[in-house]
Amino acid sequence: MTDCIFCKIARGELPSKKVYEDDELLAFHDIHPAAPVHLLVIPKLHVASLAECDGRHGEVLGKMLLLAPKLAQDHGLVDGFKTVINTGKGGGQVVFHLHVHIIGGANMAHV
Ligand code: DGP
Repeated sequence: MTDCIFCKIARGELPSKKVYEDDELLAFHDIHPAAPVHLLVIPKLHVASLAECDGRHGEVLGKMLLLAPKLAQDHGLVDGFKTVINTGKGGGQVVFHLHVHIIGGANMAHV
């Protein structure tokens, strides 16, 4: 998707504070952090949301989720962290490129 913000970040056309990258995934700091640590994990290939995923996306979804505790540990979230996937307008999704939020470092009960 040429005009997708997260595709542009994945292609290096827009800057981001990158914390992880491999062939399939990219993780970077959220521009509007909701807590002291707020990271986003995205697949490099465009998928609009979790609702657009099917069996072909199982492996990359697994990789995204398995990366979360590693990044949380790397960022000092020893007591735990929150993972969020907003899906669709009704789910609060604003950027329509699949992403997992990793949030922590504060009281997470109401974030
Ligand atoms: P969501 O509501 O799940 O679609 O959240 C999208 C998140 O993406 C939101 O927390 C802010 C973040 N975000 C939006 N634009 C940018 C950007 O250009 N760079 C970075 N790093 N984060 C962004």
